[in-house]
Amino acid sequence: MQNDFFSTDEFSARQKSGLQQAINHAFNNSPFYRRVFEQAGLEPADIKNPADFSRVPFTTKNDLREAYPYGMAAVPLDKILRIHASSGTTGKPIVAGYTRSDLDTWAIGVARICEMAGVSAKDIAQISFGYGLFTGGFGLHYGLEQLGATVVPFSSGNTERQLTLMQDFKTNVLVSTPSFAIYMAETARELGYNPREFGLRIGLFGGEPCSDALRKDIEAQWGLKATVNYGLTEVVGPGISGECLETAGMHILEDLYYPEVIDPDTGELLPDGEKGELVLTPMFKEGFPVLRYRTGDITRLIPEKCACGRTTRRMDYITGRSDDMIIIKGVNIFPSQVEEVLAGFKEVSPHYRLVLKKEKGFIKDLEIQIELTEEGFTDSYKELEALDGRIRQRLRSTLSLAPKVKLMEPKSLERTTGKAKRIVED
Ligand code: DLL
Repeated sequence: MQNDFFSTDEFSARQKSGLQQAINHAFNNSPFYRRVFEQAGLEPADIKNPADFSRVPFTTKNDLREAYPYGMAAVPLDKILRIHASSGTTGKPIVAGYTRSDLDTWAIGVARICEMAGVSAKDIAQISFGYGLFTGGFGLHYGLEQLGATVVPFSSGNTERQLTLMQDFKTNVLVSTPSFAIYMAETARELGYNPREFGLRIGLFGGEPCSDALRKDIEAQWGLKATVNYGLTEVVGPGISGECLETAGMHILEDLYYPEVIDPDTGELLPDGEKGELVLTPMFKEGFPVLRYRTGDITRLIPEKCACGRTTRRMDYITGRSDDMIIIKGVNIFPSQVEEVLAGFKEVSPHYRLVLKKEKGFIKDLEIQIELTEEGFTDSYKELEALDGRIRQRLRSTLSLAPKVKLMEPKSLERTTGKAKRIVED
């Protein structure tokens, strides 16, 4: 679409007025940002152009967690049409609320991302992201409808039925996490199908990192062109950046989302090309605006122009996180959430480990090894099984994912003298 081809001057002008609008809206309507500005001794008039913008303090996941549930709202709640949420570092999720204008901007942005990836109004797209508080299902749904594609809103799970309907409905675009795409191909083969005969043309994958090996494997198994797109709930959801058919980094919708990359330790702004933590500012968000949000995602802005001719800058693939968040099957998990659950059981000690079972560069499964206390340990299999069941049930409801649980004998997990090593790869 036209905005992806703006000249540098056009982008600068848009960003200048977009940032001004974001700052004025936050200052005038969000009690949270009014406080932030006052504490920093800043007024909106102090920020005249993007170069001054780095004077605005960062917003962190912790700020949003403390604002639970509606503390980030900058409009009366009756103007909020939809709520989404993603996992916070502890029990309370991070909440995002959208006005009608926010939903429209979001849908148009996602439509641009889909079009960049080669999807058109002629395509039939099956969405295998969860529909619910997660932004993946609804986000891609309204974006694809905006583009005019035919949407099959399957949601996640029920793989065999997904495969049947994919064939019956002649689906040619698959929308999912990369790990689910490979799982579906494996299931198809187990059921005796050849995935290459399904006729899938394009994959729109996101919500978690996709290694090169995994991308190649998905493409080989399905015979499709795999594209990757990126986003996060705190800023909007999916539809912040995505690949064009050059598949050489993800074009950021720079007229809607202002990107910066900082040194995660010092907060210092880094030039294009240097790797650091991505900071994003949605410029036209009304409902729950955020300024300079520290995404935790490690990447760089690619300085070179893309061969496709689009002028939006690209961000490189996410190579890590500045915090300890892990993503399993598209679900974001923090060790602190696990810790909080375990603290509620007197039978378990504070010693636990998250064992990541990796395959082809992605996390296929999570096992949580939990050490019992001397008092909690028993020879009774029945009692241990009951405890295991209770812990699993609490973990499942807190994490929105069912990890494997392994109860360990007292003092069996390795102790460290320094920082506890909670996450290990198998
Ligand atoms: O995962 C939004 C989304 C849904 C994006 C569907 C794309 C497709 P959250 O649940 O808030 O939102 O998780 C956001 O997921 O900060 C990244 O760490 C990670 N992430 C998302 N997309 C990618 C990607 C959605 N393409 C967090 N590559 C982000 C690597 C990704 N990591």
